[in-house]
Amino acid sequence: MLASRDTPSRERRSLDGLWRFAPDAEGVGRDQQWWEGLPAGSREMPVPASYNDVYPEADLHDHIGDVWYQTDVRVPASWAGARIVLRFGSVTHRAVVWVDGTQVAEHEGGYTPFEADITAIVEPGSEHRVTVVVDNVLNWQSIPPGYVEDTPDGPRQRYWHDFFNYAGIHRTVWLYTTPPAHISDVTVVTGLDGSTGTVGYRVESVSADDLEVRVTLTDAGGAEVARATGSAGEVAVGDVHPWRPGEGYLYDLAVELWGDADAPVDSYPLAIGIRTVEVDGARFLINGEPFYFTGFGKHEDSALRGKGHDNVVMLHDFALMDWLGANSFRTSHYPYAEEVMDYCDRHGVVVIDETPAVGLNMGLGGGIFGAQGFTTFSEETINAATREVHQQAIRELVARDKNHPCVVLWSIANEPESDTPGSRAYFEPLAAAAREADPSRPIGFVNVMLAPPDKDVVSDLFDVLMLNRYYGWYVNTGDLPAAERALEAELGAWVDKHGKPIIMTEYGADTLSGLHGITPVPWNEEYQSALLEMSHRVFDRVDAVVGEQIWNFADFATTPGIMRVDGNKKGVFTRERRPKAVVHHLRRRWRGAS
Ligand code: GCB
Repeated sequence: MLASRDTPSRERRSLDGLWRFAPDAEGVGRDQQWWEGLPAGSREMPVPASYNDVYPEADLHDHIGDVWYQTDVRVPASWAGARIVLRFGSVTHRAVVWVDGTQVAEHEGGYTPFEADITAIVEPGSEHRVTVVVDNVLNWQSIPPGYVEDTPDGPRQRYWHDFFNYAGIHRTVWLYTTPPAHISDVTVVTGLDGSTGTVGYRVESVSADDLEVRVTLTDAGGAEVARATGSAGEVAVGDVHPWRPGEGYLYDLAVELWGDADAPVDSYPLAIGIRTVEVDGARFLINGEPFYFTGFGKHEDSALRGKGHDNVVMLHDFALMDWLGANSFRTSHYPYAEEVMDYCDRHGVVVIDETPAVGLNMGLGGGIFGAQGFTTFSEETINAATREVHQQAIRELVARDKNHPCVVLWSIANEPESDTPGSRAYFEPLAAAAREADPSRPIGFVNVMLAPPDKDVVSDLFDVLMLNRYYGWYVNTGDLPAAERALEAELGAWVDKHGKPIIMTEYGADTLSGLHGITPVPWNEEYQSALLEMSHRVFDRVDAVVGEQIWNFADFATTPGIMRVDGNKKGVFTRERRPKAVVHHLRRRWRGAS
């Protein structure tokens, strides 16, 4: 799916700002047709943001079910004759959208964009009402899954992942135009052959049978380097400047539809990076060279905003990662905002791009992260219908991010059950679907500690091993010598069994900022440093380890639990982005700082 852009043939208007807002605790809004007008007493809510932490009431923080957002927008009179589209960057977890009294869109999944062609409904020059009902319920057929338990005190949302179930309109809402005959999708796959780059492209368009597709490639200095006509083809770029980790060199692919006039009917600019990605034995190659991932698993999480996209937080986080020398991160545990992906393209930050499939594991946590006593994969729990939703989540992620050079690997799930026949049956078609959606990139899933090499039955379906391991924390707690031996032994067993590259996608220790001790003891800052240093010694001894991404970049909000102190504290920064002592070790290791 294309992002909305301003071009000579397209215009856009952001609908971000304060919308009218009404929680629907009784679930009556759909029957009472609240799209005709929210009940008296409705409040305001910023877009984009999670709604949970904006007001002080616990009821809204822990709300389960529908909330309603509404705003008015005047469609510019100058848009007469254009195709008019309403686009949401993400609404968590599902939405129905009305323009005035007409339902125009319905979308399942909280982290990918969706849009509606509203040309037939709106009149340029007039004001229209846009209403969104946002449902945050997680059920057995949602990704991520969950269920609502009826308790004597009312419903309670249960789920198996370790971050707070923030909800709302989390990303920018755009109203934009295209010409009636327009470019609807572009797919680019790049290659390198010595000093020559190749750009394979495919353009899809609507109502454009009589129009010619022209593509022009220009370099970062604006000089034209190649051009072609036709809806699919390949162009060569001599003396190519590849996109590299740490250096996000971008070309501009101008895609145009031409008729008889002396200007294009539609034009769409796509920033592209020319690079290759490949797995070769136990090596992960970018542009044919071995790449070692350094960085973090992150979250879209900050005070007040929750998971609402915020450019200040984004830029600050990237500045801190750069300060540490981190070259990569994983979009744990869901696709991040499109602004994040664009930033990574521009700055050469390497991304492992993950679907929202987290918490598909009823064996995890022993009751800590939620209710237990379920079978993960069964007719009544995670079933064929869930898999359809998961497959759609994979397709939507690839559709949105396929052209981003920063994305080098798809992660189709985090820590699912992967040691049972049911898990193999569940994942085989999903791995195939991911490969079909994008044959050009490696795929993987993130393996949980409960499924070591002698138990795991799905890793052979994937190209890399991504391992989350908590030696020294959840096991061998406080005993780093034992942890060091156990971690090295397990990595050796993975190497013997699969011979694939291993990326350590999580390891770390909860650490209370400001808690110090002469001896490293769990929860103090010295222990976090000692545990990470121990892990790094082991990684350095195992050739197949091609990456280290610490859990987590920053402390983040979770559900309450006896293992959580005002959230998960495994960040190397606090939630306010103040550093813990371990950052100095990281700067030395990743940046060579003294
Ligand atoms: C994990 C999960 C992550 C948790 C982390 C922890 O394995 O993937 O979502 O937050 O462990 O801190 O327990």
